[in-house]
Amino acid sequence: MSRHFKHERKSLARRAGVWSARRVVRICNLGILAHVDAGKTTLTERLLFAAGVIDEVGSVDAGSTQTDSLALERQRGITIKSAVVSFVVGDTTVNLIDTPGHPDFIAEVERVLGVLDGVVLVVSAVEGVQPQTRVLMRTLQRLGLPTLLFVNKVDRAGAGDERVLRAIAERLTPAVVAMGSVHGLGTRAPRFVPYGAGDDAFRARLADLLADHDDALVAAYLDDETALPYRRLRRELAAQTRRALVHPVFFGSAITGAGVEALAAGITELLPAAAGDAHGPVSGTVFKVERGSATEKLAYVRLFSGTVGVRDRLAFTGRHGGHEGRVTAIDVFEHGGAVRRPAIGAGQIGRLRGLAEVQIGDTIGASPAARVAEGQFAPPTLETVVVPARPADRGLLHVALAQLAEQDPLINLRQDDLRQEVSVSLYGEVQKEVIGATLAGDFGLEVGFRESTTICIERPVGTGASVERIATDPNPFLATVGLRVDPAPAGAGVTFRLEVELGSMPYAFFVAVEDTVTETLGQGLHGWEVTDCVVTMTHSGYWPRQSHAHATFDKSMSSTARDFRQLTPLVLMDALVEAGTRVYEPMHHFRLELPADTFGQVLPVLAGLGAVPRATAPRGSAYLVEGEIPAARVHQLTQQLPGLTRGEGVLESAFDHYRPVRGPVPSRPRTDHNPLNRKEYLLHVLRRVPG
Ligand SMILES: Nc1nc2c(ncn2[C@@H]2O[C@H](COP(=O)(O)OP(=O)(O)OP(=O)(O)O)[C@@H](O)[C@H]2O)c(=O)[nH]1
Ligand SMILES: [Mg+2]
Repeated sequence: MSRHFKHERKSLARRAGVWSARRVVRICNLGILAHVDAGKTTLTERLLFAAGVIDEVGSVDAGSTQTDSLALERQRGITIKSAVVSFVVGDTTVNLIDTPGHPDFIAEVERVLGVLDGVVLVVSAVEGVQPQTRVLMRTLQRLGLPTLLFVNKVDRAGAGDERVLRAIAERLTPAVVAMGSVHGLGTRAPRFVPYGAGDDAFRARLADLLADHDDALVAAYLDDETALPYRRLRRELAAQTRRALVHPVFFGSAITGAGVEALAAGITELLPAAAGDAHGPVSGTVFKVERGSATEKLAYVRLFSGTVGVRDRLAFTGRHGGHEGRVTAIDVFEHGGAVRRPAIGAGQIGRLRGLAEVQIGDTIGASPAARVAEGQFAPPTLETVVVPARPADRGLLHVALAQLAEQDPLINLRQDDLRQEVSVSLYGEVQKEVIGATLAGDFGLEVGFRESTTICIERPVGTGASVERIATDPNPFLATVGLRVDPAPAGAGVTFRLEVELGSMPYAFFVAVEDTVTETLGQGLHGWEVTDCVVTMTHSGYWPRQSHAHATFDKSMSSTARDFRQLTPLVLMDALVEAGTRVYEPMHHFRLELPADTFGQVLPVLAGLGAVPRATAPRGSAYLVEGEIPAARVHQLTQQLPGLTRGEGVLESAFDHYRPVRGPVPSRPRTDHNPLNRKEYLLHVLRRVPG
């Protein structure tokens, strides 16, 4: 790097406010996560108010909060898209990302996970630990994300403190400690009183909890319990929270503001700050894409390393390949609004303009240092055909849906050219309504939806292998490809391996085979995606570009990547036919609370829907039923429940696993990329080729 360039980088980093000899600014990129309606958006509002960013606390129900800013969010009082706001506590700038809790919008949460330094997981003091809370906590633990818990709504009648803390310890993680106590639980004026150095019981609980992961602490503790200074315990609590080993629990009310200042102090004391070298190579992740206008894209980026300035050319890569673009403007989030900046540096979140080809989930910069959190949650299990009210709008519909899919790739457009239909993947019926309303509001498109159908998967049953050799009938391609398919454990996904020497062929041919294998597995023997298998390349062969015999280049005698792309699906489908596949349907785990006297009526309905109750337990005058139910039937149960339970039944469900389909095996309409058809086509062609 030239000295001049180095100097320029340094001053850019200075302008970005991330590098200064005197002032070190801590940044914490914080996610607020919870089950739907736990109070994330209201808590966000309260934190902004406590930090002096807003003068009045907005309300979700009046549609006046900072983060629920979309018209649809305000109408419905529910968060649909994640939103960024920023505030300062002490020496820390907190970039807070408010996320949606409804399981239909889990993709929004997934995109955000990879850019966070810490999380506040909100639990309602009334409803307690809910299914989505468990799904989220499991994921946070898997990713090792430092997490504080906030038990919200302590002002509401029926709120619990000890009860909820016990439920958290039993159902989320035992490594928790309450950071204070609630006075006036269930009243309009509750107070959260943090424990301090003088609380012996708290000190003992802290020492107990922290000693699990710190031998030095155990030794000191065993020596003399009273010898452990409180400050040492607090320091160790922060250290272990930052390593996601323990989870401090705060209590409060986002509506009254109780406990919110203690939580804000906890965020700076206990959660880690963003780390990263502003002078290093540029590396970042795009976690949200918005459209400023029809033509302009706004990319929300978290930088892990390096500095990005206005007019920089950036390289970004994702599932759509690699692209480049020039940054035309940068906004950062500050005091409740967005502010123009000449640059952002490592650790910061910025909104970049000018990257026309950028898509959500893209990695910025050449360095692979950015953390990517993909595939943390189950993929959508439903799909539906979108039908324009006016047939003439078909073209516009496709453009509009493609734009939505840029912001949420899990919408996963599927175009069926044969039937001239387009379908989208879904998490649930609410997402369907939101897509409908967005198409109407943003594109002036009236659409209808067909009834949702389940997205199944296929897994190979046994092992299958096939090989086609070069210049050997009936293989018409200048390529040798041998593939073997073996089943892999559930959840393993697809692995591609080589049993041939990497040097046996030009690398590009291997890439062509691997890419085509991935694409071909998109539609198995029954039309569903094939997963949980290992595909091994057992044979390879090609004819080099320059024929030795003729010493001249003869195109018809030289293998190309195209030969491998065309041959691979035929070989793979042959191997798959030999292996055989079984179709699996998605199953939800459900938790149903209902009046005890309606239990007898509900049970046969559950059976009729293919649900399997696993555990039932009385709960006061109510009954609690847990079990599994096909994802395809959840909606029906939701609709029938009010009638069966006088409107008192509460159903919660979340995807759990795949189960072999019982009864007739559903197959999915094939699209034009279908290799089975290609094979038929090929045979058809071969029959006409003489010799
Ligand atoms: N009594 C009481 N009500 C609360 C409290 N916090 C939130 N609420 C109410 O609970 C409802 C949901 O609050 P939100 O802030 O929208 O919850 P959310 O978690 O952001 O919801 P989603 O983003 O849709 O998942 C609203 O009616 C709030 O007014 C609280 O501490 N006490
Ligand atoms: Mg919300």
